[in-house]
Amino acid sequence: MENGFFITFEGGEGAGKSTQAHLLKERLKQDNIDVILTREPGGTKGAEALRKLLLFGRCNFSLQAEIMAHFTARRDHVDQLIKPALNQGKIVVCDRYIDSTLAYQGYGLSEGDPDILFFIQKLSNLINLFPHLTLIFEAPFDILKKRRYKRQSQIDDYEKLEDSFHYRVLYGFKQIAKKNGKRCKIINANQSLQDVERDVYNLVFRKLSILKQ
Ligand code: T5A
Repeated sequence: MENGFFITFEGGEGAGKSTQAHLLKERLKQDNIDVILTREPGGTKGAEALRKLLLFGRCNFSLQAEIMAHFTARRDHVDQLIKPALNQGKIVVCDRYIDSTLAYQGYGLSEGDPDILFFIQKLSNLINLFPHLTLIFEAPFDILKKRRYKRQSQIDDYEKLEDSFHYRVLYGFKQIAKKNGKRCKIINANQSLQDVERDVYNLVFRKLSILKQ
């Protein structure tokens, strides 16, 4: 088993995950902790190429093909970056991971079809690397929408989907948090950047202290 510590950041678009993941990385570096920050889909050359296809390719994949493409990217990311870093004892902070596939493809696109949720669960079990801690960033739908509009980055194919899809994604994250209470902690993302940063650091610090005991 790896000696490192694996943290994932999850939630709807605009929740502030990327901002907070960077802040956490800087804070841990200041504490002289060996940390890497990565993201999904992406993190390796092949997975970043798949990211372009999945987010901007307008490929119109069948749903199961789309899910498998996310898992192809993930397998490469886990094998080539995440596991080696954990084996070296590092903390890995990952912006989105398996819960995003459950929320977006499972609850969002398939509208919670039990066969699709089971399919995603089976693929997750094949990857067989679950985070030690998952922070799920939550804020009201309208706040997230406003933040997305303010952002400068290119709008991807998922963001263009209708509001009802995004509602289902947020509902999906709530279900995931409920079913995985030990691993998943909710972060109230509807606060100032500084307050969210404090909550994130406190949760991570508490979990790391428990593991050290
Ligand atoms: N996807 C991904 C799937 O469908 N299946 C999968 O399996 C996986 C892994 C990824 C897309 O792919 C989908 C989900 C996504 O649609 P991405 O670019 O990585 O795309 O998308 P996001 O992670 O959603 O990135 P976003 O930039 O949209 O959201 P973040 O990271 O949550 O938000 P952030 O930090 O960029 O902040 C957004 C804006 O809000 C402001 C920031 O300054 C920024 O302008 N902000 C705040 N404003 C006020 N108060 C706060 N507390 C704030 N925090 C941030």
